[in-house]
Amino acid sequence: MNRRPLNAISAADVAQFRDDGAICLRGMFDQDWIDRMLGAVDRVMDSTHALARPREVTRALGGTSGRYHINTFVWCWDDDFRAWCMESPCAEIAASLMQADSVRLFYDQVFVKEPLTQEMTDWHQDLPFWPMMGEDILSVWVALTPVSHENSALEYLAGSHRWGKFYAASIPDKDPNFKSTLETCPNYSLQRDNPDLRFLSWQMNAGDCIVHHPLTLHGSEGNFSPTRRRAAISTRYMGADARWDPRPATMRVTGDPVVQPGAYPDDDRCFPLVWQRQ
Ligand SMILES: O=C(O)CCC(=O)C(=O)O
Repeated sequence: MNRRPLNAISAADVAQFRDDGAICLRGMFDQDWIDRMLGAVDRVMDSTHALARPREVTRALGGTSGRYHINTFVWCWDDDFRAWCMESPCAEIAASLMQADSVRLFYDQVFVKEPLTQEMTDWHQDLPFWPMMGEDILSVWVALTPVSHENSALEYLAGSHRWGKFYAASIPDKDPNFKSTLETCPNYSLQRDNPDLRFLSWQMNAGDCIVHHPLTLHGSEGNFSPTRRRAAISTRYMGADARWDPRPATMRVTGDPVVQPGAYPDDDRCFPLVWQRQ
């Protein structure tokens, strides 16, 4: 299993990430990682571990086919996910794009859409949902299966992390605990003809990844393929300017970190240091 990214990240990649708020990096993870994590995903999807935090979106929304499964903070109880967060190239990829000297893990999240899953991931930003603030936070969304428009490729709005928008959190299973008075995020899929919007989306192979800023608008349609599942792990990392901000209607962090509001999240138990510049 490769510890370092299989391909170099260039200055042009860093600039593109800064400008667009999302970038697709090809072929960064070897097949051993993909096989290991596909096995781990299958195992955790039906786990009844006390720390498992499954969201069964299809069931919650009354869907009748497929399965949209989400699980978070899996690294806290599964050794393969722990290795993924700590030892895979994810942390170095995050460091390169944030140009950080050190990187802490925020959390990991599994997204599986089985064939014929109708449920979309509504357009959203990540930060409104998180008890965190700052510019140096990002997600590394790694495809564990091939991904195409048919089986729920992610879509992004280029540059939307700089629009000054902070929309209400949107949870795929419509969990009422995240209701807020913030502006509701529109369904940007209905604005494809708007010449002011630049949509980004990529066909991906297993081992490719997308890295996105926490304010970049993104979402995905359902998986309309009758045969091809779409499985991915999105791992979130933080650099120097991340600040703990436990606002109302934000996600609980497994382990309940001890950090002063407004402080850098240096609780090693919940937010381990996973990468440091040599
Ligand atoms: O995989 C998806 O459909 C959603 C992923 C996502 O929203 C994220 O990684 O922040």
